[in-house]
Amino acid sequence: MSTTPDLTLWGAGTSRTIRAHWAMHELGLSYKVKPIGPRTGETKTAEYTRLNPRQKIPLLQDGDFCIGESAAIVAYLSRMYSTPERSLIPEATRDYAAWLEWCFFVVAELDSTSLYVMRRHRADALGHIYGVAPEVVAQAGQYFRQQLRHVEVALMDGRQFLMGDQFTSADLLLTTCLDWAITYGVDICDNAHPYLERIHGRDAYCRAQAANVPVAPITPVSATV
Ligand SMILES: N[C@@H](CCC(=O)N[C@@H](CS)C(=O)NCC(=O)O)C(=O)O
Repeated sequence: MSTTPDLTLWGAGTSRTIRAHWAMHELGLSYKVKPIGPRTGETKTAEYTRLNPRQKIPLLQDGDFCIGESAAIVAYLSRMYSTPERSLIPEATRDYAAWLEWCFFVVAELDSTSLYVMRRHRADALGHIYGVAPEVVAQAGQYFRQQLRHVEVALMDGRQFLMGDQFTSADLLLTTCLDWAITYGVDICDNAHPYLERIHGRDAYCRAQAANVPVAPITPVSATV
C-alpha cells in the first residue's frame, strides 16, 4: 500500500469488538477508536445509524468504506492488510478454504449457536430481555463442549494453531470464543489449554485487551441486541 490507511474502529468492550482490535494489532495497523459500548444507546444515534444501519458494534471505517460483522471485519483486514511479514490468512487456495471453514465454524457453531444463546438466556446477561432459561443455557453449553471435539483433533500432536504453524485470524476468532466460554464456566477441551496459554502471550492480544475498553458509562437501555 502506498498510502497510510485511514482506519476507524467503532466499538469496545465485547467478545465481538475485541476481534477487530486484535486483528489491527496483529497486522501492526494504526487506527482511531470510537469506543462506544453495547446497550448504551450509542449504537442507536443518527450519526452511527447512518454508518451502520444494523446498529451493532463493531464497525470498521476504512476511508469511505464501512464494514460490520466482527468476523467479516477480521477477514477483510486479513485480506487487505496482511504482508509477507505479518499475515493472518493462508495463501494457497485449499488452505484458504480450510481457513474459511474454521472461521464459519467458529462464528456459526461456537458463537451464534452456543455462546450467544447462553448470553441471551442467562439471568446475569440478557435474560431480562429474552427470558431466563437455565435448561437452554445448559444445553447450549453442552453443545459448545461437543463442538470443541473438532478443535481437540485439530490441535493434536503438538500442532500450534488451527492451520498448523501459522497463526491466522481463525485462531483469533476461536480464542475469543474460548475466552468467552471460560467466563461462562464452560469446560474447554484439553488441547485448548496450552493453545490458549500460547495465544494469551502474544503482544497483539494483550494490546487488544487494553484497547477493548468502552469509555462511556454503560447505562442499560431497553434495546435489543
Ligand atoms: N454478529 C455480530 C454481532 C454484533 C452484536 O450483536 N453486537 C452487540 C454487542 S456484542 C451490539 O452491538 N448490540 C447492540 C447494542 O449494544 O446497542 C458480530 O459478530 O459483529
